[in-house]
Amino acid sequence: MPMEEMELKPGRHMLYMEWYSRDPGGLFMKVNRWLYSAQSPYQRIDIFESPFYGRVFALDGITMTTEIDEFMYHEMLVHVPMFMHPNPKKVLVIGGGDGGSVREVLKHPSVEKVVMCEIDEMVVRAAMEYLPYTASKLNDPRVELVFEDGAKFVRQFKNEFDVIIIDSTDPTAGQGGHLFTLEFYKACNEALKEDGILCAQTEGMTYDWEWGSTAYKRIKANFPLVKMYLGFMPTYPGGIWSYTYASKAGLDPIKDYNPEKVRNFKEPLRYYNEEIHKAAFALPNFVKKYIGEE
Ligand code: AAT
Repeated sequence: MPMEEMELKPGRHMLYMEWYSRDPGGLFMKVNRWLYSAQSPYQRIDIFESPFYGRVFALDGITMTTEIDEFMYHEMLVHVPMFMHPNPKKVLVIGGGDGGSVREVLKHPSVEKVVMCEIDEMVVRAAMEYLPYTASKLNDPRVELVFEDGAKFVRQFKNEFDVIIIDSTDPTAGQGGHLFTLEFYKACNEALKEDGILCAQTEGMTYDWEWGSTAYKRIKANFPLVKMYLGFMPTYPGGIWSYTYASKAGLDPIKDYNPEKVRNFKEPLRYYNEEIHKAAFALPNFVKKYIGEE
């Protein structure tokens, strides 16, 4: 009998568990079959198939993507900055080795080049083999893959990119910490053109709000206009995820937003739309307090 057809009763299947930071509890998923496990020079990589969640990709036991909700994360991380930029041609994605962010960037017809700087080549190779939809655009001729620490890589550029997207692991995981420092955000600012826009995943505001708050404040110290926004992300701790938007030219994500561009967009979007763009910047009081914007 094919594995997919077997009935998986509780207690009679393999289980995957992610412990949230500070170990208060976590997430568990049934495992149908394991597809890939490896130890890279940077982290442990696992990909497995789960009922309902589809293919799940984890690094050091922390869920990076599942097939049911990766679109929510990647669309929110990518389309908010991409629609805010008047004409994004050259984009840098830092991290994001599964390819989901690059796939979303390339939906924008103005894009001529995307550089993806991912520290771990083994993540990219595994994604190309086992996560074909997420990685579907990594072979596009407009994509240049670089395997290096993003914090080092970005330092060589001045006035180069229209948009920089930081799709990084958590600051305490693997090499992710390099992508949360004040110096890194400063280097990103310098690598952007005058009207450049940066967007970073800045963690959940339930369990890891200190990380999010620190990242927000560090980005704010480097850009004239910085706003945090939120999106749903069922398989990330807390279910609500934060992103931080920053504009070098002071473009406000609400006042300077042009919904016409979204209305005329030809590519399919499953999460992001005009209403979501505006609503995402409304922050709950506890989040405002955490980031010092009461
Ligand atoms: N789009 C998938 C979501 C991710 S993956 C983050 C990627 O960042 C990983 O592939 C990791 O190898 C890469 N990475 C980590 N540190 C660096 C670095 N210094 N330079 C370049 N790439 C790096 C993130 C999900 C986060 C949320 C989980 N709770």
